[in-house]
Amino acid sequence: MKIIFATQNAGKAKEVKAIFADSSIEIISLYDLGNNIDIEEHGTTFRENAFIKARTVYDIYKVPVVADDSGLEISQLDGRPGVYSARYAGENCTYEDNNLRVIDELKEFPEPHRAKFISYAVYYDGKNEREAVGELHGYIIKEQRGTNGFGYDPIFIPDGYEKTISELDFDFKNTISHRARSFTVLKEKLIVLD
Ligand code: ITT
Repeated sequence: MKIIFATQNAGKAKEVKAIFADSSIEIISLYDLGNNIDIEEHGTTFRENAFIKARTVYDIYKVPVVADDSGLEISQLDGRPGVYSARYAGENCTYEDNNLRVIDELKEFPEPHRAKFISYAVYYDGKNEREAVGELHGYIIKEQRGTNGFGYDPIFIPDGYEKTISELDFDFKNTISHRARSFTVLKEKLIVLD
């Protein structure tokens, strides 16, 4: 089965392709299709936004679609940036801008800065819907370390480790991450449909 992954995020596409590499399912990203559609994520939850992405792309191609809405929730910031993770520092901001905003906002709080990543992964084929959620718990540090990964990876240390995700290997992130957890479960649900 061929499935389109409704994402413009190259980091996510690379991770999810690797997760499905051992299955009969071929993941094709919007980038592979040359489509740079900007989907308005007007939902208030990760789940809502994930289905908005999946349904929007399904309506264009009429083939099965998976989508991921994900983000970082920081306890001392009352769960922010949450669903606003991608553009936390404003329209057209960089990952670094977002990291610096988080570091700045956490200045007034004592350590540890507990946080978790959430990935809400969904599937839609015009008829069937499937979903799975994954979390990765850890804490935020006040400097950016490492070059792997994307987004908030340089400032996030998973529980049980001493390195940020950006200092860990790609393959390793892809076994412990929120997205690895959500898409591994989703994959099992889709193999049944295949
Ligand atoms: P698509 O909507 O096109 O999939 P996006 O980057 O806009 O790409 P989201 O709306 O789901 O995706 O926003 C997720 C943001 O949360 C992302 O841009 C990162 O800033 C952050 N994020 C999500 N997963 C992450 C991860 O594995 N590592 C670091 N940051 C992550």
